[in-house]
Amino acid sequence: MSGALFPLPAEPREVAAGAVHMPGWLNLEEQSWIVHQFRQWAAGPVPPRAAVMPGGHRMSVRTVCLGWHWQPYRYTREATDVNGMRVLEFPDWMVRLGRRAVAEAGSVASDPGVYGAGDPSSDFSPDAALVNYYDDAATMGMHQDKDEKSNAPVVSLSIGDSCIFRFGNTATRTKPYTDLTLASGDLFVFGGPSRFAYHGIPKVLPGTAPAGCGLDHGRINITMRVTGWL
Ligand code: MD3
Ligand code: FE
Repeated sequence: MSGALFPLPAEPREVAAGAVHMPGWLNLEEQSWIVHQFRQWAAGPVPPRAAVMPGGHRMSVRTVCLGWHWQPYRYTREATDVNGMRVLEFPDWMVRLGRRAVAEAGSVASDPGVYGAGDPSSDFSPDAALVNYYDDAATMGMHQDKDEKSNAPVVSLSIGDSCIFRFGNTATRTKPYTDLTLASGDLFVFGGPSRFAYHGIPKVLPGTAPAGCGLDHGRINITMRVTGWL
């Protein structure tokens, strides 16, 4: 008798070695607080922008960065492809949140050392966040995240509309892959053998954002990374 009136998030699970999904990890208060931060990041100094790939294709997702600015295919301190301004600092609260995420995901993983042998509550030190905004029509093609010089895990947080997340393999951008729904409040940690898997977002599901998450429409995804750059 659970589910109809008060849908409960699914249980945490390891989708593939090192890929841990924790549905509903952020409560609505935390989600709306983060959306409030997002509105401040979006106000500048570097506004969210749709990156233009070297082939000329413009991404449909708009991204604002913290700590380091990502542009295809490198990290810089200044957003030389937007307005030349230095990006905002990586916030301390997000370092602490990322450490808690890696520690909790590691406790779900079948190999407790999959994110490194040390203490995840202090060893994970993300220095860059990419904050992606998806409108109803935005998608992200299958890709690997390999502009980082570190193999530390990537921590992903989703807020707003749900989406279809396509989690593939490390060898090709095509099958085999698994399609999962990522909903508001979900945490996903990708490390170990999953760190360099191809992945993408084929579809946002408009109108699925829960009341109180801070977004009426659209989707925000935050990925915290260790760039390994100085
Ligand atoms: C699997 N973002 O910013 S998050 C990206 O929802 C990115 O905006 C998507 O892919 C988004 O690069 C997907 C899930 C994700 C993030 C990083 C990964 C999956 C990953 C890194 C390695 C493997
Ligand atoms: Fe990615």
